[in-house]
Amino acid sequence: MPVPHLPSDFVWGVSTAAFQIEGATREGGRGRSIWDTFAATPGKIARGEHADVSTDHYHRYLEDVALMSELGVDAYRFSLAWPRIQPDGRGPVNPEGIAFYDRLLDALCEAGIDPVATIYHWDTPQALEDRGGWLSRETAERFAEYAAIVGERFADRVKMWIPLNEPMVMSIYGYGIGEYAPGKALLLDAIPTAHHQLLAHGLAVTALRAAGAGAVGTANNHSPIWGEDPEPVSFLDALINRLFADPILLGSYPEVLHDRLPDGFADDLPTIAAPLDFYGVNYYEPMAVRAPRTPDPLPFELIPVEGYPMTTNGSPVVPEGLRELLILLHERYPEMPPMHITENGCSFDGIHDSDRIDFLTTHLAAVREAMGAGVDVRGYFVWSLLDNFEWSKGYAPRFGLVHVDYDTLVRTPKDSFAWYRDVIEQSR
Ligand code: GCO
Repeated sequence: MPVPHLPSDFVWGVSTAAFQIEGATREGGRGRSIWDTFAATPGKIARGEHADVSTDHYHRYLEDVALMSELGVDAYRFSLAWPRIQPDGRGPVNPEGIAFYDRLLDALCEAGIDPVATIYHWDTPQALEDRGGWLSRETAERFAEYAAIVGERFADRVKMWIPLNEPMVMSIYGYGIGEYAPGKALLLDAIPTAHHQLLAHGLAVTALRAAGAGAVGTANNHSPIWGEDPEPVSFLDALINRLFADPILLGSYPEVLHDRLPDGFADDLPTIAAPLDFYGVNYYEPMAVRAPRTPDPLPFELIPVEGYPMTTNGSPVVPEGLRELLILLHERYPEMPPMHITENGCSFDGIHDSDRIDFLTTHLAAVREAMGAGVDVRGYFVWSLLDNFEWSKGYAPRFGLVHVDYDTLVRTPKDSFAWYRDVIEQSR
């Protein structure tokens, strides 16, 4: 299938995250994060793997920038590690942390690649988690201070800002079911963490604007919710999608979740609903639900999405789900700013990764179809540049356009790297 024609000013990018690629977890003055703690806890990460070295991007970032240059990307989405900037999540700034990101930003600008900075991609400083983490409103206030620090230092080079990556995953996987750090299984009692992250987002937007930041947006993980039973579909759509989008784009929360939100949540909505310059959508797959077949504290039961090819990470390959999602968001939110696909990708093995090429081709076609239906999409960022630490699944799932040998740390571009390079070149 040929790649659809996209506008000549379409933004082509790749995405990564600090904890997943940097390594050097005990270097450069970095403090401990909840993911260091989680990875050191037996049984939490597949095969007992951890991210202390990972791809060693902290030392090899120039090589990785050179790879991005070879790709010809317009932009690079990465995340700043809060524990590198403020080791305890509050108070003094770590100059070595600032210096690392100064070096990375300078290298990107030198290469003509626009930096897209995610301020937080789940690596909460452990010292803040010890004070309640996202269950505590105080963390939103500390986050605003952190955002002001990085805004003041990096706004001269960062082109696009994303305060938090996928607060839904932090709330649901980190505090709701415990599959991710910090490993709490509070189920629906985790919903206050959504509000505190959204408040952190709103406070960060204000801080970034005060620092003279360029474009400010967000990056939410969204999925179309499929199922026969309208009630569980509606509830999971509220929990996974609307809880994190409505406050930003409508200035309200889904009614069905109001009783789970902290007292006085409505007072924070004007801050949370600060207008954005773009809305980032991270898409991987649809979700399917039905009513629980046995007594369950949750009013829904996840069921497999069947009948599609599967990635090595156990995700169904459903490009039409991306088209459906983009049209749904466009129609649900009249004030939706221009969108970017801030993450889309798949895990497949091997250097000759035709499955990945097929995945990316069909998902780009879905984006093009949504654009033809009136959706304003401005860019697409492949997850990910490099194979990396895939959270609780460790290093087995390989999402990279570039293969990483975790013994030698040698980078090897895959067939999909050359394909993406050609797509970018031909789109000019
Ligand atoms: C996410 C995260 C990434 C993941 C990627 C593959 O969307 O979950 O942003 O950190 O590694 O999505 O699962």
